Formats: sequence, structure tokens, C-alpha cells
Amino acid sequence: MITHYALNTPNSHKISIALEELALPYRVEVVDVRAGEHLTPAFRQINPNGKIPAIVDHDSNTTVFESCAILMYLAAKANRLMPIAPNERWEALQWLFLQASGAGPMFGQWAWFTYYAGEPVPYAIERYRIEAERLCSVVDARLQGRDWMCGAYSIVDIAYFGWFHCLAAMHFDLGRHAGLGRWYARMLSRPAVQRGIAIPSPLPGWDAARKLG
Ligand SMILES: N[C@@H](CCC(=O)N[C@@H](CS)C(=O)NCC(=O)O)C(=O)O
Repeated sequence: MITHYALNTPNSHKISIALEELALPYRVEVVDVRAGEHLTPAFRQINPNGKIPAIVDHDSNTTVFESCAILMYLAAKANRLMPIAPNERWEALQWLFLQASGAGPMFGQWAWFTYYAGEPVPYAIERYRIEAERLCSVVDARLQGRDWMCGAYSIVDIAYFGWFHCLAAMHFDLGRHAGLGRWYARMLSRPAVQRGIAIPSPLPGWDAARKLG
């Protein structure tokens, strides 16, 4: 049994989707970061960095934080959704790390300065918009002529989907990038993805008047 410390956020939905795809037994513990529940000493025992998602696998007595590390752990546990051949594995890892370091933090900052900053900071919005749009083009180019990010459907697709789903919810038109738009529709057609983006609950709605892009 796995405990999934979760909230309705892009990084957390990645883990919900993977758990659903892999059909691993799990329970959800909602950690409301908006109410500061991630800052307690008890939660810092699970993630010293004080962020969700995190998991505890009670079968192996293992705690894992950082969403892409969790995805790798779950894929290894189930022996699915991650290429095994060395060349393909390295390819998948580099795309996974690019999601964790780029198409995640940059999208998150863009969203923050667009929707949440106490005062408008046009320079910051523009800086993150340019980098986020550049990353969209990189992923779009990768998806030209392929169904999935790295060979067969894998945790790499799940990692990117968490954030592209959030951009779509923030009214960014993914269809501007043809390969990305088709891949997003392909992802959304998977029943486990549909279940995952509603666990523990769907993303909040965002004001279309301030849409990204
Ligand atoms: N790199 C981390 C990012 C995790 C993260 O930023 N989590 C957010 C919610 S999606 C959070 O816990 N925010 C609370 C805070 O920063 O105080 C991952 O991929 O797991």
C-alpha cells in the first residue's frame, strides 16, 4: 500500500495518473499547501523540502519526494512505463529531467506572475512567457512524427502532461503547436489519465481574462 500525499496541482496529478495507470494499491492523503499543511514538522519528515507530492510505500518502507523521482520509483516498482534498454532509458531520463528543471518551473513561474503576484510585474511575465513558449516548441518538435515522448507511452508522457494540462486550464492554446496538441488529445483519451486528473480533485479554474499566452 502506498500513501500519496496530494493536492489538485500539476505535480500531484502526475502521481495520481501514474498510480492509476499502474494499478498500484494506494490511498490519498490531502495536504493543503494553501493552508500551510506542508509546513508541519510531521510533513517535513516525509519531504524535508516541504512540498507535495510525496509518497510513502509501506510495503518497502520507502519515502520518495520530487514528482519525477516518484514517477521513476513507481515505474520501477511495477516494472512498467519506463524503457529498459540502456539507450532508450538514457533518452527517457534526459527528457524527464528537462521536464523537472524546465517545463515545470518555468510554466509555474509564468502562471504565478500571471495569476497570483500581488502586483503586476510585466518583465517577469514576459521573461517566463518567452521561456515557456520556447519549451513548448521544443516538446512540439520532439512530438513531430511520434505518438509519445520516448518510444512507447511512459512516465515521461505523464510528467509533461501534468504541466500541459495546467497550461490548458490556464487558457493557453496548445493547438498552436500541432504535435503537442495531438499528443495532448491522445493523453486525454486514456481512462487512467482522466481518473488521475480528478484525484484528489480537478485543477481549480482560472480567469480566462488573464489567460496565458
Ligand atoms: N519539483 C517539485 C515541485 C513540487 C511543488 O512545487 N509543489 C507545490 C505544489 S505543485 C507545493 O508544494 N507548493 C507549496 C510551497 O511551495 O510552499 C516536484 O516536481 O515535485
